[in-house]
Amino acid sequence: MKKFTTVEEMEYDSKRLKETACAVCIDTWETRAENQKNHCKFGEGGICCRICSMGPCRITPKAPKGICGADAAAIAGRNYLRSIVGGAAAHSDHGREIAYVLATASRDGAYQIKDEQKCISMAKEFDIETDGRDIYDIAHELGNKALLEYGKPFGTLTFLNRATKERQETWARNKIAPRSIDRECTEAMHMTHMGNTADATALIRQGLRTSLADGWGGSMMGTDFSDVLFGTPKPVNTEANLGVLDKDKVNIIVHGHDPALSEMIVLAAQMPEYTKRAQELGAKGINIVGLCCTSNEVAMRHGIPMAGNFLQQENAVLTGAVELIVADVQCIFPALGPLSKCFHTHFVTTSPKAVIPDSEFILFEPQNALENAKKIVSMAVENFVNRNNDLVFIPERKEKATVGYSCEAIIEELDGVTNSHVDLTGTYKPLIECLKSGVLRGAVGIVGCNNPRVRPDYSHISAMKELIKNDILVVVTGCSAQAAAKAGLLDKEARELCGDGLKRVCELVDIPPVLHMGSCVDISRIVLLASKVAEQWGIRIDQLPVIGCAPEWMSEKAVAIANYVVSTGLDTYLGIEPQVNGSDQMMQLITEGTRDMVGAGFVINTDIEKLTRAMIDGIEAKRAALGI
Ligand code: SF4
Ligand code: MSK
Repeated sequence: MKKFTTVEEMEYDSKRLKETACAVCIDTWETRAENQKNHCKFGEGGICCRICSMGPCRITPKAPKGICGADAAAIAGRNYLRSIVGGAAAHSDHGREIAYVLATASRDGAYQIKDEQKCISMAKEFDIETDGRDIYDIAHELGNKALLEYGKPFGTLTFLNRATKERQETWARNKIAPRSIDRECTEAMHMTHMGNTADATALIRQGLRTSLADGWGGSMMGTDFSDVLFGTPKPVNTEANLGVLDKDKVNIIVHGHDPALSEMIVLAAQMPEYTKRAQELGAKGINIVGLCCTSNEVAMRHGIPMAGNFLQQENAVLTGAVELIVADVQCIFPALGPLSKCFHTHFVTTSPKAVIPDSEFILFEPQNALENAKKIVSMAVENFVNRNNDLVFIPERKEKATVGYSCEAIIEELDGVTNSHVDLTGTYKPLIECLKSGVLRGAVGIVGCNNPRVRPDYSHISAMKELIKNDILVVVTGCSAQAAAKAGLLDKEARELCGDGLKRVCELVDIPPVLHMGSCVDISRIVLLASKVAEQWGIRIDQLPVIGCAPEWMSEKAVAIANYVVSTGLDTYLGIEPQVNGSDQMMQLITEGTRDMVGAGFVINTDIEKLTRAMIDGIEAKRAALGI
């Protein structure tokens, strides 16, 4: 039986790297989290308002209202909506950047069209003429039309047509169908300005609408246009954990989210002149690895190894073996600035949206993409000679992983096992049959970050192991995907941890029991998968034995995601409490109130064993309601 990496072993490696941190006199998230403990109760409960300068106002039993009269529900509701806006804006702006790249892609430029078929089928969704036209003309019109989705004055988002008819009607009936992406973000900010909405239900409603603008708008564009430009992911083998760093090579880490940067760095690093130069300087070559969601992007398209997830970013630099870490946007610790200064590591930032002290800023734009990528790779190579070998310690642990199960890839894998007497080509019917028969009890999308509030990675890994043991298929994205990868759960050998039913399905289809579907924006793949399954099954999406889970989430993006997953009709299980518990009304609305509108809500429990039990029970309850 395979020996899977345990959380204890990961913690052991982390502890060893903290010794290096001590040696170079730098703090890490562990020490800073310790310094921050006993978090402010008003902040935790969402009942501190600093929306106007009459405040800040804090709600207590003695002072149940702010100076303007806003109560706990109004204050917590406004804060909550603002976090959804923060998340939706970040994801959607990522999608916008990719749409710009698409609108300027060219046959002889740095960015080209890799998936022509997807480009054409998306163009048709936008009513773009495709017959007899050059693919780049189609792509440019598609990019331009997509950019208009951010600010179109009338109608609703085009991608809503991808949802089931029932969902579209639900969204229309509840007046939460998003109009344009920027409009929903702006309107939410307007609503939460001093002296506007104080009704918690209205705030929640706008939260659902804004989150849908992300999940069925900006994020979906980020996913699909990345596929068009860089290729739709197919299963590919890779490795994960810090052991993927190579002490004999020039190590470059790509960090952040936008594949427009990482794709160019990968391309530049493959140019023979840089390998030659690395060898002249005594290295055996160049080793590119990924961190956070960028890691998912390059792993699923190129098999680039995954160094780790969010809370592993400092550990990667602490190995002392990283010549350069380059980042674009989101989830980048400012701590990397001073930390990299303790080593020879270049810390390069590239986006005006993520300017970080103590980094070297190199503006990265479509028109200078390859040129600047080459510059960055060259900086890394020339830096190899500056490595202080006394500080180098790379933990050896790594695991094999198969990544890149896009919806298209899942369908292709299912087609491979379809009974030839029945034409099920291009459908999820085999999956539906497995769910109906009970061979598979259900499916859970486990997503999101890690968070020092809980034992990092433990919640992800323990929940996944328990679910697959209970014949529940798990799909993963974001930092959850890397937690799974580090623990060996994306390896096909993880089938031995499954219940008999799931094991049989995985063997038949030749897949691991935990399927890697991509980065944070790729949760759009999960909602599309669930929608198609519901449609082909002929039931409502909220009836499916399918749920979402974010056991260790931390970012505003996660709040937006959780809300669009709920709005899509999937119950979402959270291992970290949203910051609204200072208002009973808000807690009731996010756990129960949304069920009246969209048929789903949050289930919250900070005890991962109890949360996992609740997920299994939730899936079984859905099955019972369907009579299966
Ligand atoms: Fe206080 Fe109202 Fe101003 Fe908020 S908006 S700070 S509750 S006065
Ligand atoms: S990177 S949002 S820590 S999943 Fe997408 Fe990871 Fe969460 Fe960032």
